[in-house]
Amino acid sequence: MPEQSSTPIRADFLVVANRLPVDRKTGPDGEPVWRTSPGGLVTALEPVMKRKGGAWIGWHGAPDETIDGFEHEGYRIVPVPLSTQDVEEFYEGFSNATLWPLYHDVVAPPKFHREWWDTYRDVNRRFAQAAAEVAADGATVWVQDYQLHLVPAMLRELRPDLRIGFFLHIPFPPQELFQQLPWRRQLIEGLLGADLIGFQLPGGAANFIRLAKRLSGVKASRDTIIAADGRTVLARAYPISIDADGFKALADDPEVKAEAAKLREDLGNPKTIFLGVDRLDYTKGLRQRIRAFGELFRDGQLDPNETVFLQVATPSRERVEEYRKLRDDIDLLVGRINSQVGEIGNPAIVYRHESYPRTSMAAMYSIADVMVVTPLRDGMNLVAKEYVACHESDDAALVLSEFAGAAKELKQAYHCNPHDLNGMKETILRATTDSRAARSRRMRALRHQVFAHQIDDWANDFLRDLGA
Ligand code: ADQ
Repeated sequence: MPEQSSTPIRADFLVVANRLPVDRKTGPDGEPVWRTSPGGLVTALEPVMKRKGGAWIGWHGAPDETIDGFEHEGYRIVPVPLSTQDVEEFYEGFSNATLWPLYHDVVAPPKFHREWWDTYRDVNRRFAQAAAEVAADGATVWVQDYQLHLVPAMLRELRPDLRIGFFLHIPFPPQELFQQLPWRRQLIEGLLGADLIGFQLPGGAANFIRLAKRLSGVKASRDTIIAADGRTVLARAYPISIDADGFKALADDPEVKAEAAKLREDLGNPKTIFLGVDRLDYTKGLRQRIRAFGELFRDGQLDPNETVFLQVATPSRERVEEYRKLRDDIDLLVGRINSQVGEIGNPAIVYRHESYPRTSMAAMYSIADVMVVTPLRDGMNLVAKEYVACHESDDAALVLSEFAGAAKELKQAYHCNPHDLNGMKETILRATTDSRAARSRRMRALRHQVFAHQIDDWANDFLRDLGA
């Protein structure tokens, strides 16, 4: 059982995120145990947490349940309870059916509901209050992502002594789109409560500064904003990355290599394996990608006897309508293509709608000859970087949408526009048939980039600028 504590805890470093970095599992004795959730953010921040006596504030994932705080791996876990209505209106509603589509180029129409906004504000206030109670004098607080836009200003009001940082993991839209939001000024002012606001790309920071000037009337010069209360607020880009060394070590592990060999065999030892890996999300360009492969197979430009397209998709946000529709569309599309090309027991597209452990992900990356990442819009896209870190051979290629944040760093990928089906098909073919020398040159450059900027550089750069 987690170690409970009744004495108030005061932490010098806090992370505030929608979800806690732990998942509840059942231990061997049938009792619940908390395990660290896999993911780059946790990997990057755990050392800082331990060093500084940190606390992580977030939801534990079960609605209508209140849990006491506990120690985990040398830092404090502070659960914030959410009711079923909070989950529907704050999380599924305002976060994932209003802000998510609005911030991703409205590729699905955002929904604006006043009740969702009210709940979003209430839940943000509860997160801010939880942080205010736990933070030591002058502590550093790092707020994560679009679910908690209002926390910086709410927290500053409660605790003006804190250093407050905010990082947005998704794109920050241009004003033509952002202006649609009925609560646009409140969101901007929520963020202006921070000392440092981080974005994936300089374009996001520039969009934010332009909107802050327009909606809040603040003055700004380059990346420095003077808030209404005279404080200086910095808005800068910190492109997120992965634990590339950790991924490479996984891919080199003999058990992972054995899993990779078995997977290749299960796929029928094809000459070429194409791979897609995504959360099942309409921003990831899955419909377009699968359609492109369908045409390439049907038109004989790819031979299903020697080629497999393996697509895995993690189930995601399944109670939100757009996601349910997407799931049905993809099932239908894959079924239709496989009924027309390939053979019984030897499908052209192998599609799995499930989540895999990191070891299996590393095995998949290591056998894929061409990785295909085609989001319509993406803040960064870690999958592209994970592939580069795990794939050992230079005789490989990454096809990458120019609308992924990662395209700015991974310049040597084969870039494509996922809205242009013919263009995407040509790029996929080119990535497959280019000379070995050309592909190797690109892979080496990509590897250099991914290993030179890892997740702890991202966290350290941000925390240095925050003055932590
Ligand atoms: P996501 O939209 O979730 O992240 P991405 O950056 O690609 O997108 O991260 C997905 C993660 O899920 C990867 O680590 C990947 O390994 C994992 N994953 C995907 N499919 C999986 C499967 N079937 N089984 C197991 N794991 C799977 C948001 C933003 C991104 C930004 C990140 C980090 O939308 O743009 O890069 O945050 O800031």
